[in-house]
Amino acid sequence: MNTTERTVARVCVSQGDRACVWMDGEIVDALLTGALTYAAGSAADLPVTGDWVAVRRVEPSLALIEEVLPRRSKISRRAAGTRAEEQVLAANVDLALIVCGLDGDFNVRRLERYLAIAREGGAAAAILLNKADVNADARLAVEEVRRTLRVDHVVAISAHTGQGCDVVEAMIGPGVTAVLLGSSGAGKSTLLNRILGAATQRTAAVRESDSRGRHTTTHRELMALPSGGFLIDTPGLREIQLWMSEAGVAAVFDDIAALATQCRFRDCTHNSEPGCAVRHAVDPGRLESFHKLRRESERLTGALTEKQRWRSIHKAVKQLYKLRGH
Ligand SMILES: Nc1nc2c(ncn2[C@@H]2O[C@H](COP(=O)(O)OP(=O)(O)OP(=O)(O)O)[C@@H](O)[C@H]2O)c(=O)[nH]1
Ligand SMILES: [Mg+2]
Ligand SMILES: [Zn+2]
Repeated sequence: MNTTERTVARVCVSQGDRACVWMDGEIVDALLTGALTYAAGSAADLPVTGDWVAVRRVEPSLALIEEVLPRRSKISRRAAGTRAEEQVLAANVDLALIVCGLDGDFNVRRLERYLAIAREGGAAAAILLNKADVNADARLAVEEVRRTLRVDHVVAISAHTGQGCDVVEAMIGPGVTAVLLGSSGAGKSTLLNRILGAATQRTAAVRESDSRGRHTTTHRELMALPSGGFLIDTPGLREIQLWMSEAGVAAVFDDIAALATQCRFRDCTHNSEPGCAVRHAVDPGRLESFHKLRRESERLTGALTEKQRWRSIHKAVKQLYKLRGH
């Protein structure tokens, strides 16, 4: 084996300065080179699950990651906390499988938010309403989601009984990469185990009182399916703040954008202006959520501008010191 040959691998799990990658048909431990870490402008530039990376095998079971190849798509959120940082949850994803339990977890507005981050990242999306075995009104829920979110791919499934799981499997054909997104306890890992045909991922019962999960999955992990597709399991997130421009929000709410062209005022905010074409035509919950997500993206733009301003001040000060010969 030529140990210096550079090849391409795919990241399964990434943790700080180390990762596990698929290369030459096996899973190999990998370390990030200092140069890669140094060159990264932010955490979002470092390898994440789903990334294609350029590697060199340095030992039979150890590789070095030298470069992250350009991402075809990505699922990002604003990192938890107050900093304006992007966190890439998964890269090179074709399909976001947004999972929601048909128990106390069911929440159309949360689905809308996940849908927004999937679309912004360039991935197609399907909504899986899981635990259909414990909800007699699953069909109604499917209709409600389809109508309010205007998504075609909404499926009632049961990871327990297998209902609808064949439809999901068919979506993840050879070469397709899908990611499971959704709250803790929605049943993401249970579904993955069913599709894999093996109890690979740990699962845990939800709290009875409110169907909340116990944050059982702790890593984002890419798994190869027997079908030749790939599926990424993710931990349920406590918050999913947007990493999205206002234009991105407008694109997600394209129904509102289309109606807005008929509002009397060009800068209509669809709140209380006369001659508004949106307010009476759009579901109030959807309009409210549009306003909320737009405000969130405005706050993000504000925070980023501020960050940029401080960066340029720091840069100017550094240059000044240089000029003075410090
Ligand atoms: N009744 C029913 N229970 C399910 C179904 N799918 C999953 N569950 C149960 O829901 C609980 C949570 O499932 P998990 O697969 O651990 O949920 P998760 O989305 O992976 O949660 P995190 O890893 O914490 O993000 C477990 O007790 C599962 O057995 C289903 O289709 N029907
Ligand atoms: Mg899980
Ligand atoms: Zn309007």
